[in-house]
Amino acid sequence: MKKTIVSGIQPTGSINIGTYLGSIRNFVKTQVDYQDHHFFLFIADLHAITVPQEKQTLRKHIKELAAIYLACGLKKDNLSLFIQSEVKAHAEMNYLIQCFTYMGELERMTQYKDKAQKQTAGVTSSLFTYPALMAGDILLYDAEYVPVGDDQKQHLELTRDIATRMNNKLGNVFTVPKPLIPKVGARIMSLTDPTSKMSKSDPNIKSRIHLLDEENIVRKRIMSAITDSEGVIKYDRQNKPGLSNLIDMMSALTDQSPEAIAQSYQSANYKTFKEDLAEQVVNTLKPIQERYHSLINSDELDQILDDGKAFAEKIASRKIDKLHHKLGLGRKRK
Ligand code: ATP
Ligand code: LTN
Repeated sequence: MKKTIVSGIQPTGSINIGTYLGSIRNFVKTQVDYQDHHFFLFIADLHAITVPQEKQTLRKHIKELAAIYLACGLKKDNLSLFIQSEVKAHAEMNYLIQCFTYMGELERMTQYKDKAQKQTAGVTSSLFTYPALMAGDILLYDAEYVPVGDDQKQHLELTRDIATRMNNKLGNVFTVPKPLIPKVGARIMSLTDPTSKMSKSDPNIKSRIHLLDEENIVRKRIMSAITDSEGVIKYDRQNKPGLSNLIDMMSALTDQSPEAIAQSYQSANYKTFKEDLAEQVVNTLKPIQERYHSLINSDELDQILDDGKAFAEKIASRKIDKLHHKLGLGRKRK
């Protein structure tokens, strides 16, 4: 078996430019940089239901995300694209991993603390054990690399700790994975509150730009993004978080450093800079949207998901069998 890369995104809403720049774009780059690896990429629908979801909306977002991955430029070669819940081993693995995960470790997870605070209808135990499900996703396929945004670093560290612990106890059962976090764009902030991450599930729709948003919406959102009243273009995340976030977006889109961008707009006003940024975003989204529309209702997309499921199932079920054997579950093989 080739070395592997694993990642996933939750279908909790329409994909925004933050997830694109911090994650999907990095998947595309990773696929090019590591052509000798096999990439297991999935739609993390089991993760999505750790908080309440409406059935029809979830279905729509699952299929949408599958088409978005491909529309953003991922190639079918060396890729298994699948829906997490369709490969039953993920749910099974979650339980096995939980048997090696400590309460104290889960209690320290900052994403859990943030999300639990936002849940008015009650916090589920699955929201608490979510990092064990995620560790299982990764370890099932012996991932060498896991491309993610900056906010997932802590979950990756926990995955590494669990893998090492299980390797020590059971003999070498897992590859210990390494995160791949992009240098720019790893944390794009909300357009309406630059102190919080741009997120799919933010109730304020003006806080983000969706990859499928129409041109006039994109321009409107950028023009009304929060900046400051100083009127000077400078990259200073501490004192000018709104403007610096827009510079980060421009930087990620154009592969120039944030400092170089600030320098070239030194004598411009915010309006000019925002208009240029909007143009850049619109041009980036146009080809993605075209490919998306040709894929979303195609048989090709279903075929890719079927093939991805079949191959992922084969690899994952082998790992589950191996773990059962190592743990002494069931009967001894003859
Ligand atoms: P939710 O709002 O449902 O928690 P989310 O918008 O935070 O979702 P995830 O599905 O948790 O998105 O993240 C998918 C991937 O995209 C992860 O690797 C994450 O690190 C990355 N990502 C998400 N939002 C951003 C962002 N604003 N900037 C950079 N990367 C991001
Ligand atoms: N928890 C991640 C999504 C996710 C994931 C994974 C990422 C679930 N399983 C495995 C990488 C590898 C998130 O919320 N962004």
